[in-house]
Amino acid sequence: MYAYPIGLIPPSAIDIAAADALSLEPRGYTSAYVEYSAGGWATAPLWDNPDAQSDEAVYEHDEPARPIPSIRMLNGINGLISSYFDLSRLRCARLFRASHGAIILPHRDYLEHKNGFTRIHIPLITDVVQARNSEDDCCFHMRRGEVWYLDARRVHSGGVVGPALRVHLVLDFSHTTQPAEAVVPSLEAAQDPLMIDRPELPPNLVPSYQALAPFINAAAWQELFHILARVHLRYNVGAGEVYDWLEKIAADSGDDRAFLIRDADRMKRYYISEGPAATATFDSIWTANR
Ligand code: YCP
Ligand code: CO
Repeated sequence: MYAYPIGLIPPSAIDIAAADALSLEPRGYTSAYVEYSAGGWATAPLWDNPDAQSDEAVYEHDEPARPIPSIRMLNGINGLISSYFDLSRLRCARLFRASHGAIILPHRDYLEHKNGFTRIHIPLITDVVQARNSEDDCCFHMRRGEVWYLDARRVHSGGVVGPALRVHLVLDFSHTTQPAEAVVPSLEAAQDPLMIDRPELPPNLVPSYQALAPFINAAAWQELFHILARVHLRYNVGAGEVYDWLEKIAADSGDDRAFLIRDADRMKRYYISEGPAATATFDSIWTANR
C-alpha cells in the first residue's frame, strides 16, 4: 500500500476541531464533485488561495492557502492546521464528510491537474467499524487523529458502510512537498495502520447483478454503479473492479444497450484514466438528445 500514517494529533486538538466541523453541518458544504459521490458524500471548503474566484472545485496555484472568510472564527480547525502543518506549503484545506452508507466512488485524483498535490487526511469524526478507505486491493481504517498521507494517484475510494458519520480534514500541499515535510517535526509518531481484513467476495454476488442486466436501462445505471462501487469496501476485491463489472453488465443490458456500452467505457476514462476535464459527464451525454 502507498498510503501510510505519518503521525498523530493529540485528542484534545481533535476534539475542538471536530466540534467546529459539526458547526458547519449542513450549510458549509457544497455540491462540488457530485459526479464522484454516492449517497451523502460532500465537501466543505476551509482554506484556499487568497486570490481564488469562488469556485468550489480545487485548482492548482502557488499561493499559501488562507482561511476563507466564512470559517475565520473556527479556532479549533484553524488552530489545528496552524499548529501541526507547514503553512507555506499548504494550498487548500477542506472537510470530506460521509454518512448513511455514502462513499466517494473509486477514482484516481489529479488527472485534471498538471502536477497535483501531496494529500493528507486527518479523521476528526469517525467509526472504527463502519469508516473505511481503499487503495487498489487494500482496505484500511484511518483512526481519529491520525495524520495520513494518501497516494491519490492510485485507484481509491472511502466512506462508511453503515449510518455512522465520518468527517475528515483534508489538506493539499504543493506537489513538491514530501509527506514528512507537510507536518511539524515535533508531531507524535503514528501507530501501525489498521488494515481491514475483508471476507471473500461471495461467488454469487456479481453474477446476481449480471443476471439483472437485461432489465437495466440508462435510468437505473447510476444507482447500479453506486451499489456495485460499495462492494469492495465489504468484500475482498480491488477498488477498480466495479468498472469491469459494469462493462460486462452493459454488454448484456436491455433497451439502452448501445448507450450503456459506451458509458461503461466513458466511466473508465472519467474516473481512472483521463479525468473529468477530458471526459463528458454521464448526465451531459444522457440528456444530449432529450
Ligand atoms: C479532489 N477529486 O481531487 C476531488 C475530491 C474526488 C475527486 C473528490 O479534490
Ligand atoms: Co480521491
